[in-house]
Amino acid sequence: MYTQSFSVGDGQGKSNGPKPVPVISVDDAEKVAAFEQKIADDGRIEPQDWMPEAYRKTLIRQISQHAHSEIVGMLPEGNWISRAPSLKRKAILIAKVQDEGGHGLYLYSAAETLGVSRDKMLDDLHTGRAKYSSIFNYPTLNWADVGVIGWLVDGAAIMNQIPLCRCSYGPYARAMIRVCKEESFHQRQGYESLLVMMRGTEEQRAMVQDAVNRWWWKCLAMFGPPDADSPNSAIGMRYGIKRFSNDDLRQKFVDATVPQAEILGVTLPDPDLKWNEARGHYDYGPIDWDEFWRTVNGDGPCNKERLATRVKADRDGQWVRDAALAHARKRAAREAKEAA
Ligand code: BYC
Repeated sequence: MYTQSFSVGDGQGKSNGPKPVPVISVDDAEKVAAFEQKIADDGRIEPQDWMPEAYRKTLIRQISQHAHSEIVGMLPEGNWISRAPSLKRKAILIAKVQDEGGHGLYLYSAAETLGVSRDKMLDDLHTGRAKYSSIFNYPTLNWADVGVIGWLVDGAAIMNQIPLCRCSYGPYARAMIRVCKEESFHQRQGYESLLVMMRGTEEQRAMVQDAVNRWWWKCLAMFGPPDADSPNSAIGMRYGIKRFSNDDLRQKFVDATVPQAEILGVTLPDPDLKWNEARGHYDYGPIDWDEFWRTVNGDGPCNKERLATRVKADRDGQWVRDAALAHARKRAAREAKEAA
C-alpha cells in the first residue's frame, strides 16, 4: 500500500464538521511536482511511484469496470458455444471467449497494483455496486449476433482501447497492448463470419441485418455519455488516462464503420447517417440516452440474468480456490520443513 500524504481519501471528511484542508508539506509538494512533470512529459507512472489519491481512485474505478466488462462480456457469446454452426466456428468462439476471460485477469491484476483486492472488486460486481459495460445487458438472439458482436462491439472496444495503450499508468497501458492485439483478431473473425453469411442464403442475410439493427445504437452508446454529460472525463484527460473524449471516439467509430457496412452489404439503421463534407465526418442521429441509463442502472433486458450467472459461477468455483489455497499452504509448509 502507498502512503498518500496528499490524500483526501474516503475516510476523511466523514465527521459533521468542515473537511480538513490537506496540508502540503515541502516533501509532498516535491512529490506532486514530480508526478505532474511525469504526466506532462508523457511518462509512465508505476505502482511504486507516488500518486495523488484522485488519480489512484480514477484508475481503480475505470480498470475494475473494464475488468468486469471483460468477464461479463464472456456471457452473451458463451451462450452460443454449444450452438455454433460448425466445428471451425465453435473453436474460434471458444478461443475468443477464453481471451475475454484472460483480459479480465490482466485488468484485475493491473487494478490490484493500485492497492485494491480482487475480492473487493468481485464483491462490488456481484452485489451490483460496480458498473460494467452496458452492451452486455442485451440478449444474443441468433447466430449472426455473435458475428455482429465481433464486428461492432469488439470494433468499438478497439477504438476505445487503442488510446489506452498510451495511458499514463504503466500496468494498465501494458495490459492494453496485449488486449488490443487479441481484440483486433476478435473483430476480424466477426466481420469474416458476417461476410460468409452475407454470401449465403436470403435467410442468412436477413439474420445479419436483424442483428445489425439491434446492436448498432447500443454500440454507439458504449462510448459513454456525451462529453457535456461525462463527469469523469475532465480528470481522466488531465491525468493522461483518457486520450480522446467519448464523443470523439464515437465519431471515429462511425467514420470507420460506415465503409465496412457498405462492403458487407448491410444498412446501418439510422436515417440521419450521411457524410458531412464540411465536417469531414459522418453525421448520425440521436442516441436514446434514457435507455442507456436505464440499462447502466440495472434495468436493461439481461442485467439480472448476467449478474446471477456471474454470482453462480463464483460460488461454483469456490471449491477450486479453496483447494488451490490449501495446496499452496501444504507446499509452503513442506518447503519450510525441508529448509529447516
Ligand atoms: N456502460 O464520466 P463518464 C469490451 C458510466 S469491454 C456502463 O464518461 P468515463 C469487450 C461511467 O462508468 C468494454 N457504464 O465515465 C469485452 C460513469 O459511471 P461512474 C469496456 C458506462 O470513465 C468482452 C458514468 O457512466 N471498456 O469492449 O470517463 C467482449 C459517466 O461516464 C458506460 C472499457 O471499460 C457504458 N458503456 O468514461 C467484447 C474501456 N459508459 O463510474 C468486448 C475503459 C459510461 O462515475 N473505460 N459509463 O459511476 C473507458 O474508456 C471509460 O471508462 C468509458 C467511460 C469510456 C467507458
